[in-house]
Amino acid sequence: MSLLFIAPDRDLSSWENAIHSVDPNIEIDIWPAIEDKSKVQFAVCWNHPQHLLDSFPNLKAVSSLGAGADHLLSDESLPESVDICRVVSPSLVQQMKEYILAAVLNIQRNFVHYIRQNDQRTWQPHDHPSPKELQVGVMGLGELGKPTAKQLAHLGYQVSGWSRSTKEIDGVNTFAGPDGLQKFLENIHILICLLPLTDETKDILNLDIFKQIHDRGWIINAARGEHLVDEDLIYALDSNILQGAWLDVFSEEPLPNKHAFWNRDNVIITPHIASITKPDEVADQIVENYKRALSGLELNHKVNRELGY
Ligand code: NDP
Ligand code: OXD
Repeated sequence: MSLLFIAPDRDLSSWENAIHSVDPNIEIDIWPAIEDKSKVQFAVCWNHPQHLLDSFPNLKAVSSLGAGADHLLSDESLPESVDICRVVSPSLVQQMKEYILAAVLNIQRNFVHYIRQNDQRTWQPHDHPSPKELQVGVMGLGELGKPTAKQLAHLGYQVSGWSRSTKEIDGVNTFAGPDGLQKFLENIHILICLLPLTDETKDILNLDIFKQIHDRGWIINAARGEHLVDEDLIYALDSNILQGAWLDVFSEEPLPNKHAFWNRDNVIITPHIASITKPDEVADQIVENYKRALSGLELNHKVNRELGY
């Protein structure tokens, strides 16, 4: 039996080492060099080629190499019998909290403008709101969204959160489901997306939503590019409906050279680095799930195929 890694364009040697430092006896295959397809019982994937996973006759489970599992769920060839799991780790949470806080502070304290002003040698102070004057809304209150919302509330921002099921979070005004969306959006100055990509959440960052938040607000998207309707964002920025956008994820990555988001003062682009899975920090949970899959036990951090996350 073997554990297979499929992650095109990535150097997987650090993953192989991390798995072997947890258990040196695990046989590892790295796609496309596979000795015997029938030996593969567990796969760890990131952006795997579609219609590949159904060619392993004894595959029991697949883990995402990251927190999101949308790339696995969108593969219609993945047999129903194969369970899906993902990684969840304190490091992913910490990195996401840092990323969102950095973005919120940069927006609140106008650093986004000062950095541009440097290029023009412009000495021009701008007023800035205090945290308690700023309404920040977090879409998605899961492993990443909930601690992010709590941190912002702890720092004095007015925080609201939106999820599928009802939540109670200290210091955070929570809303749930489609019925709670409109109320949640009211008066938000900075809208943060930390939702999984599902049929319900695709294209959720659209013009209708932008019009419902505070005039000239900001959006921060660190979830998936497909949450955002690109042309609606450009329109909202050019019509002054939004003041700016801070984006870490894109429908096409790397963001193509000629994409309209580049070279705009009001769009901050980072190359999908908000929260990066580090092999040493998740190798033990991947090994644990590998062993669980072999023994027919329920996987940890299992993805609900029906809900899509
Ligand atoms: P979780 O599955 O832990 O949380 C998802 C949250 O979204 C839950 O609160 C869930 O509600 C809510 N949700 C799901 N569907 C809906 C819906 N239709 N309406 C309202 N709320 C909904 O995910 P994580 O927090 O671990 O990760 C979120 C996403 O962040 C990942 O899927 C990935 O795409 C992205 N990500 C990006 C990274 C980056 O570097 N840019 C790094 C890591 C992750 P409920 O609580 O009720 O279930
Ligand atoms: C993830 C990501 O889902 O990096 O882990 O986007």
